[in-house]
Amino acid sequence: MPASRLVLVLGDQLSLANPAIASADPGEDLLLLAEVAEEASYVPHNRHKIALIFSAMRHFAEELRARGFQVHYIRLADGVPSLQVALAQVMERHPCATVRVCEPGEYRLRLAMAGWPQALGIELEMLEDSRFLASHGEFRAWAQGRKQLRMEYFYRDMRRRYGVLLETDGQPAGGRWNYDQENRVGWRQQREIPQRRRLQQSALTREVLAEVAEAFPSNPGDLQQFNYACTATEARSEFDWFLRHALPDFGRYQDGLTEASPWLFHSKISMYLNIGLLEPLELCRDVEQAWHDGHCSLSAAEGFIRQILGWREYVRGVYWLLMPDYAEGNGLDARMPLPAFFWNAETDLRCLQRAVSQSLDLGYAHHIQRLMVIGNFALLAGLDVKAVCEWYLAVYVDAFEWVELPNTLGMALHADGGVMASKPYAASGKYIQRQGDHCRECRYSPSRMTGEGACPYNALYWRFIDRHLEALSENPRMGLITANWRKRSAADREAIVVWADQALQQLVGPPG
Ligand code: FAD
Ligand code: DLZ
Repeated sequence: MPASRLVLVLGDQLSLANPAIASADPGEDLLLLAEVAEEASYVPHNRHKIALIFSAMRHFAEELRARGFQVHYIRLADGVPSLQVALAQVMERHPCATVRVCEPGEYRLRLAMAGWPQALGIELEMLEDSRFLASHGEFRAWAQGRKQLRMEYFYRDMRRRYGVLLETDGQPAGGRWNYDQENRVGWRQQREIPQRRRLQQSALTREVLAEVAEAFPSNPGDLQQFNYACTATEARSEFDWFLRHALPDFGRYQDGLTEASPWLFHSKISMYLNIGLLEPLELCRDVEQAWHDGHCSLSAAEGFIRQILGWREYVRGVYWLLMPDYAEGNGLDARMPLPAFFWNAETDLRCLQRAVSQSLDLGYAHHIQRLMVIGNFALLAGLDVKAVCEWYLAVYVDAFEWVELPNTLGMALHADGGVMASKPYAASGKYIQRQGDHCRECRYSPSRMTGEGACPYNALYWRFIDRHLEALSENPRMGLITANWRKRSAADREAIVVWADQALQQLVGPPG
């Protein structure tokens, strides 16, 4: 039967709530899912990410067929280079005038799609992605006329709008909007960390793993350790595991760093949310219910909900509001090439070694590893903004530019002139020591500033302050720090900066 419309389903839109699918007519429309070289290679994606997406796409195609949809599926081995070519090939066999798609999550692809009507001679119907809780228009309206786009105020509006963690009079549950102060406890083995489950791999997933290993031999990712859910049902079961075993301790140790586990009490669900296997509001409601049922504290529930209803929606809003200029930001003029250890984890700085190797091997690091270990190093060292952003986009299983870019360029590197954060997330080795147990295993000491064995984060922190002293002095939140630096003698300051340069040189090796 000739299809009246072709519906393109992207690899991160694997949800029945995808508006292009929800509005499709199973009897009339043809759904297309395509594994293509361009999407799989625009950065050297972690192999876990490619395997997760391909396996989830194949499982989802089966589910769609079982629900009565006509589905055309292109595998990577079919050798189709791009989504545009995939459409062209399918339309040769199934001529149709209209292609419908839910808007893509990355500006790059949106731009490419703008050329499709002419290149393919079709009408392209692009639907807004209704799987997010704030539409583009709503975020724009919220941002309109504000001098600063503070997440906290956006988050409060979202709580009010969706009626999450509210008293009957509209005030926040427990009398406060935010329990962040209680969620910063350092990790000192206070609890037993729950063991993550080993997930069963379907035949489809095993097949994908073998194909990905062969097709992407040099990409990061140890596929022996692949342990991601590839269907909505499995992802839901992973979330249920989190609710039962980790949520009660999620808030308190959210900022903890440990040798003992890559995940600590984190949910490990961002990748499922981002590709459509889980729905954000449902998770927030379940966590709120867990609090009502006495299963977790209000601070744990609020801490988790803030990440999803607040941060996740907010960064997406910022991205689409400010692209494409946003990607060009380099407010601190950071241009140092990325050191080789970002790709091989060969560094003797323990916290960094652990965070980078885990990121490469598993495609996962929790927020504080991304922000205060790796991101902090990149910020202090002045690593090139584009190179760092590309690394984050490549390495993490959950990385899509709409969420990766504001977090990396804005939050971690402070390259957006302060849109995302009112001050740089810069910290010395003392912070890393306070938050966890890496320093005990490290050859560097966080209590020393200079000299052999001193933690490089310390001197690099002050070198960063020194480099940006003028600009930082104008920031009221940095006043105390910049004044402290100015109080030091010129000789002291010079000794620290010289040592920082030397320590950095040792860490990153000679320029490549
Ligand atoms: P949890 O700590 O359990 O948090 C629960 C959920 O909240 C996450 O699954 C995620 O969906 C959401 N969330 C938490 N923090 C953020 C945030 N800052 N922005 C958006 N959503 C958030 N997240 C991505 O999904 N993709 C990325 O590419 C990405 N890149 C990042 C880069 C940097 C430099 C930083 C600092 C953060 C980045 N984050 C990114 C946000 C965050 O680190 C991850 O969402 C989180 O670590 C995922 O692990 P989890 O599911 O165990 O999260
Ligand atoms: C990330 C990714 C990868 C690795 N491969 C594919 C693919 O082969 N086909 C596809 O439709 N989508 C893939 N994706 C996800 C897309 O890159 C994603 O839809 C865009 O980056 C927009 O967010």
